Amino acid sequence: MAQSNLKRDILVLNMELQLNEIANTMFGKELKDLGDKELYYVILTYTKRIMKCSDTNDGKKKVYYISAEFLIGKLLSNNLINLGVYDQMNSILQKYGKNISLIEEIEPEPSLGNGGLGRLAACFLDSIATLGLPGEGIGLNYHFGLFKQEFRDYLQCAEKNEWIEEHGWLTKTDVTFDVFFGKKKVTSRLYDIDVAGYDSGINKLRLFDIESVDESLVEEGIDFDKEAIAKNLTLFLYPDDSDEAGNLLRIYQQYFMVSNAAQLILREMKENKCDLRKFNEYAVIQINDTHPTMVIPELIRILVEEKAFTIDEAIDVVSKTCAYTNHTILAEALEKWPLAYLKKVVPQLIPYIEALDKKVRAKYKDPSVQIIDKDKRVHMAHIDIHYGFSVNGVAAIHTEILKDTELNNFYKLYPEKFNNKTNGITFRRWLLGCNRELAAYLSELIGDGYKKDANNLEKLLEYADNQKVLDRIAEIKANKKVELAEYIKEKEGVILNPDSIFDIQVKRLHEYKRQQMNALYIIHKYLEIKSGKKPSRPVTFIFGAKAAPAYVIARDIIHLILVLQEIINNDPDVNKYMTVLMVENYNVSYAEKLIPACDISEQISLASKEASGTGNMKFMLNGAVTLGTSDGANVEINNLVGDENIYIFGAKADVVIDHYAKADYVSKDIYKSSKVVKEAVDFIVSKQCLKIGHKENLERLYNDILGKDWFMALLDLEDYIKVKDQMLADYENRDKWKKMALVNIAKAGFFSSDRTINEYNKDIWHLN
Ligand code: 26Q
Repeated sequence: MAQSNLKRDILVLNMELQLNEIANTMFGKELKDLGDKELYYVILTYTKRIMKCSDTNDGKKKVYYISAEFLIGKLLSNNLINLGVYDQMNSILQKYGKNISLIEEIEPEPSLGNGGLGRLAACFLDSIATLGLPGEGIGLNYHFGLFKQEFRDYLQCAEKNEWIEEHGWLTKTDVTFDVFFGKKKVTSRLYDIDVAGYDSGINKLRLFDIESVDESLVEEGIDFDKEAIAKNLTLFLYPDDSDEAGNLLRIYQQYFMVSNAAQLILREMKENKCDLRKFNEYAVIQINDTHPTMVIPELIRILVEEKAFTIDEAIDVVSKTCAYTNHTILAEALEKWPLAYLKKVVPQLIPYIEALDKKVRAKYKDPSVQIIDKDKRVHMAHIDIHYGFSVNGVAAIHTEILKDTELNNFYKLYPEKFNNKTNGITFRRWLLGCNRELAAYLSELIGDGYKKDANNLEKLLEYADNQKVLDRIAEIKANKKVELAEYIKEKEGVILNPDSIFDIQVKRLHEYKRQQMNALYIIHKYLEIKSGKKPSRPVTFIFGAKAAPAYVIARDIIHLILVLQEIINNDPDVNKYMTVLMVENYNVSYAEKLIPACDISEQISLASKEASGTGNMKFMLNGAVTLGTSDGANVEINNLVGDENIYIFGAKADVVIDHYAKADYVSKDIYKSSKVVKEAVDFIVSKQCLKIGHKENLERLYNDILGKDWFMALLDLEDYIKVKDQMLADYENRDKWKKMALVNIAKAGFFSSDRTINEYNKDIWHLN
């Protein structure tokens, strides 16, 4: 839907005048006299103004995407691109001698998510808006979001991450609701962020805050009084659930989120005079993992207590409205809240949760599908599956594993509910925004069509043997590597060699993602170089990852990588051939700089454990080649590009699942039988490492790998070394590599989140 809105057109036509006028009102200055920070506020104000008079994407039925995380990243450039005014803005700024990339740097990044699930929600909003669908995101307005990561003494420290300023993307609304935790009442306030579709209308992200929030509660780092609910509820996104107070707080947050969501939806229905008996004809609620699951009993409760529904009527209509997305098969990540905790926080929901449980028990005897288990824990996913109409996984292999193993007992009950929706990414941010040079070159070659219909990228295949095209794409990659090296020199004080191979693993830190296996490869390479075996070209190993503060082994892995960085980068025998860098405070903005500069995309999770991954898609789209296991969306990347354009290694999912079933994996056996593995693992507690690092952390990690290695890093290490070495050798066959890069870009169209959202709409949401 192209916009033909007069007021908006005038604003755009008079951009320079408008900017000057805003500069005058805000700062009493002319545009040319503004500093970068002032300029940022002026452009922000102008952009919000355009969005305010753009059309909104409306319709009879709306999707409410409820999520505890929306990892939206910085919005300025993204909005300018989607509104179609980036180039015009850029030339005006240039005229005044200003640099748009410096202005971009000023925007604080909202870190309202941990990783994949939160970033997916943000990509989905972009695609919902771009496709002109009626829908909105509903979540929480965390004041500090996820912590800011700092490294001190080779250890991760957590600091608070401020992002809310007086002038920003948030718009304070006059919508407030009462939310009850038992008899305790708090008041919420709604803040909106406009989401601009690409060449389309506007949707909204609706973030709820608590009126009585008190930022001064935060003491050292990210410590605060966890009991003071009315003051702390929206301060942080909690990445871990290590203690009772933290767990309770998460339940408070979740209920606060869904109570507000339910009230907002009902308020809209009332405004539109909708018949609540036909709730599902006006609304579909997508439950993003189990964090918003309480919306089901909460809606049922409201319909029964305030709208004169019988419980069966309420259950019926709510079940036709709610759909659930599963993002993990990791048992420890599936939420099971003790009934006692729920009783403490939301006693009013207990009779409804018990009623839902009772109905299930009456129908099914199998204990594995019950909602409240024998230990009185409430399985949130089970509520979603019994009382929602759709259950989807996020990549083909993930959905198959859910159906065949993890949720097999449910699949047997409700085969019609299960469906797959392979994840996607928005190409506006992950190509047009982060790699303008590549995007412009693609437009030159194949036209602009790919920006709205990503399948058009396949047209690039016509150039697969065109030397000029291959060279130009490689040249763009080389430019991005130089730009990244400059940024990193400034930011981290580390010098990178842009002629080296950039091997990048960026994602949350988790044992199943196996950053420790990558670290063991690095040790292996280091030892090889020390023994005289020099690689033909230097390699730069880059990591970026935050570990949940209470996740001890994850923090130990960061420690190991930082220790390796210190040893290797300062060893004159070695640092000509390899460099290691763990960037500080990896976030969306950092990803936008790293991904375009990557040669080797590390996607090395233990097969069956990474539901999908979305970083893999971003790297591919920017011409990196994947080094990965047969896991998550890697499998689909492999099918698309063919075996000759990807490097796959390691045990397959069925073998891994079998090891877990038989409990027959013993990491020490591999350690004992492989010299290469033993040498790498032993280095963790070598004199060299202990001289720099901490005994406690390094020994704990070493013992964990030898005594447990729950995610089987040693199982795949030898194959990983072999395939990675092959990859490094193949990089020297420059033409072969350049062609692989081109094929990866050309085949990335399938991973546009526009495709994913179209599928959600066609199969689940049915928006008009
Ligand atoms: C739960 C309870 C208590 C505390 C924290 C949590 C919690 C928080 C965040 C559990 C899970 C998450 C986030 C999960 C996540 O990001 N999953 C990723 O989702 C992506 C989008 O579908 C997939 O691509 C990734 O494979 C998956 O790991």
